[in-house]
Parts: sequence; C-alpha cells; structure tokens
Amino acid sequence: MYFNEEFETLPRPALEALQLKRLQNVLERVYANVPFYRASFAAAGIKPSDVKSLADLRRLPFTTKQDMRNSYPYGLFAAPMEEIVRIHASSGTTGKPTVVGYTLKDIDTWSELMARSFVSAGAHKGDIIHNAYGYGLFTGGLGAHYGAERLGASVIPISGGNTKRQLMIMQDFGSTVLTCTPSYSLFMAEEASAEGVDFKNLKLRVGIFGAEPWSEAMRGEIEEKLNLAAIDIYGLSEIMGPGVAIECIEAKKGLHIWEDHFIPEIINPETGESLPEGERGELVITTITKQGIPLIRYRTRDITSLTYEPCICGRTHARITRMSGRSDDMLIIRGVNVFPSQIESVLVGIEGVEPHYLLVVDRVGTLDTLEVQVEVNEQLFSDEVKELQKLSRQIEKEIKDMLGVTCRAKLVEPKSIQRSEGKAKRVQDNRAL
Ligand code: DLL
Repeated sequence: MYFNEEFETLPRPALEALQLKRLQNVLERVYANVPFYRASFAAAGIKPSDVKSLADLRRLPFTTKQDMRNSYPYGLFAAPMEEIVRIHASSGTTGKPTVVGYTLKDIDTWSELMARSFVSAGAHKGDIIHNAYGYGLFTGGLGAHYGAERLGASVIPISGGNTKRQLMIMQDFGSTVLTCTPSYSLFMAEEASAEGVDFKNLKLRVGIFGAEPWSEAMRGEIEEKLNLAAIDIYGLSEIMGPGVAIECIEAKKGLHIWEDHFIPEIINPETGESLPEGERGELVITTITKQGIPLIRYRTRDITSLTYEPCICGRTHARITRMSGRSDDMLIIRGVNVFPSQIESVLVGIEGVEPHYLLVVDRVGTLDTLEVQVEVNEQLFSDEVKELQKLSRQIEKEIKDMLGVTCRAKLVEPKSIQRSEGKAKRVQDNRAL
C-alpha cells in the first residue's frame, strides 16, 4: 500500500533526474536569498551552476547546527517572513534554540510525507490515530497531526502526559494507531498493568515510534506488551520534523528516506569524507524542495548507514539503518534533546556554583532520569542544609524552565568531581536500551 504510488516507486533513474533538477533549483534559490550560502559557496570556490551531476553535491560545504546558531533566529530563511506560516524550534547547543520556518508549501509537503509515512507503517484512512507526541515548538505533535489529517484518518490530538487519561481515551475512543516516543509507550504499558488495563483488549494495531534512540530488543518488548506492530520513524526539526524516514511494515528492515525531497549521504564524522554504501557514519541531508529554510549538506550528527538495495515493499527510496548513536554529545531524555553545554550555561549563571559538573542519566523502570551533580564553593558547602536545599531547588527549576527537562540536582563537595586532563567527561549514561 502506498500513499503516493507514483513518487514512492519512481524508478531510480527518474528519481535521480528529479533530484538533480530540484537540487540545482534549491542551490540557485539559497544562493540568491541567503547571504550565508553565498559566502560559504564563495569560500569553497563553487557556484550553483557548477553543480552538473548529483556527485557534484560533494563539492559543496556542509551546514551545521553552529551555522544555524550563528544566524539565530531567522538568518538562514530563504523565504520572506510574510510567507512563513509556522515556526518550530529544537534544542540548540547552548541557551538559544534552533529555529525553523515553514511556508504553506512546506507544510503541504510535510503533511504528504507524514501521510506517506503512516501508510508505510500500515495505517490507512479510517484509522483512529492516538497522537501522544508533544504539541508545541517540538515538531512531533503537529507533524504527525497534519499527516494523519492528510491521510484522512481521525486524529486524537492528545499530546503527551496524563497517562491514565490516555489509557481511558484509547479504550473508549477505539484508537487503532499509537504515535509517541518508544520509551513513553513502555511507560504506558506499565501504567496499564497497574490500572488493570490489558492491551489485548484494545484495538491498537500499529505504533509509530521515534524522536529518540531505541533498539531491536525494545521493539520486541513493546510489541509484546502493547500487542501491536512497532515501526521506527525518524526525523529532525532542522530538516522538517517527523517523517524524513520510516520503516515499511512489509520489511521492517531499514527506514526509507523520502528521496524525492531529501538527498542523504553518509560521511566519516571525523574527516568529513563521503563513505560508500553500507558503511556506518554520520548522516548528512540536503533538502531539495524546502522553501522556508532549505539546508545544504546538513550534518545531522546521527550515526547510521545507507542502502540502495531494492525493498520487498516496492518503494525505490534508499533505506537508512536504525540510528545507533550520535557523533556529538546530545542526549535525549524523555524525548527532550539536551546538550551538556546547555546545562552548563544554566549553571554558570547561578551564584555559588562551580563550573564542575557531571550529568548522570539512567533509566528507572521505563523512565529516563537525570541527576545533575554539581560542585558548590567552600563557603556555600559549609552553610546550613536548608540553604543547600534551596540552591538545589533553584538549579532544578532553572534547568526545567530553560530546557524543559526535569532533573534532580545533587550538590557535591568542592573538588569532588573528577578533573580531566583532556576532554572533560560530563556525562555518565547508564541506560541500556
Ligand atoms: O525528534 C522529530 C521527530 C518527532 C522524529 C517524532 C520522530 C518522531 P528533534 O526534536 O529535532 O526532532 O530531534 C531530532 O532526535 O537528530 C535524532 O538524534 C533523534 N531521533 C529522531 N528520531 C529518531 C529515531 C524530532 N527514530 C533528533 N531513532 C535526531 C533514533 C531519533 N533517534
């Protein structure tokens, strides 16, 4: 089953011809409208008209999250603000978020690609889609929502949280498709058994899970506990949001990346050199139809590999393997992206706190936990317990306010956090997925 059979099964020569045409078009557009690209192409000694084949893409410079930060908030937009109808944002590496803008046409494309993704996962018109991705600046909620409507399914815009209510609605409304993070689905299962709800009695058939790393082992557990087929969906705000790539229910082996809109490459994250098909490295994506904020050779920092082997589902679009990590230090805690540097910028603004800290991440039951261990200065450390507790609450609150993530602050003695002679070790991640 396809949503857009013609494009999803386009023979590769036609797909590649379309990619080249769209690539040349987007290069002209960013060159004309985005000073950053004019400068970066000039520095690399290349003009859009020099790109005559898809292989020439490799001659263009990369775009990074830092480039987005340098042009905060709208500097990389290629369309005038009057044409931007939606703004989303994700975590930047320090205090400021990474901002993306969509034109009406971008929202239309995103809706179609999410609708294609739903069908690829085995959903169809008539399904009742229980959308528990968060609505807001995060792209998960609205991205899945528009896709579900485009598909012609009934969408329940429940967003995240309030799990008991989620379970009640799932039972009463007859939800057939669940969309949320994989870890939240397991938390739902836990709550369900505490509430005496058996997923075998629910109508759920498919779950579409992403926005954070998970494993084949977790897939097995989710499928068993929630009694549904669990499908991996990938995306990132910078490129669009959810629906950049998704598994097909026929094979469940690799995620098809919608190549009529995105050109994927795999590079060695250390050297930037392109890697051949099948080799694991960092995913780089060029958007070839986006209007609001097209990105050329964007370094996603996600580690995967790419295959062009034909798939039993009949889609001709390349597949990426399940993400196996990142080439930077970004953490995803309960679906929230967190960079250690963001926590650091909160800590340095608090009096009495030293710039020595360790983030301890764990998974208790099905939920991620974050403990921020931070040194306080001598004077504070000798203060009354009450004062120290007040400081802990302040740190927890400021981190929650700035980053949206709940943590526990643990104040430790001066000089007790291990010093390093090289790169400081800021994170201890004890989660086994
Ligand atoms: O997480 C978009 C999304 C929403 C994808 C809902 C899927 C479902 P960001 O908040 O910008 O966007 O975070 C993007 O999350 O670079 C990956 O590191 C990680 N990520 C997303 N999907 C997966 C996945 C959304 N299926 C960052 N497996 C990406 C592993 C994933 N990591």
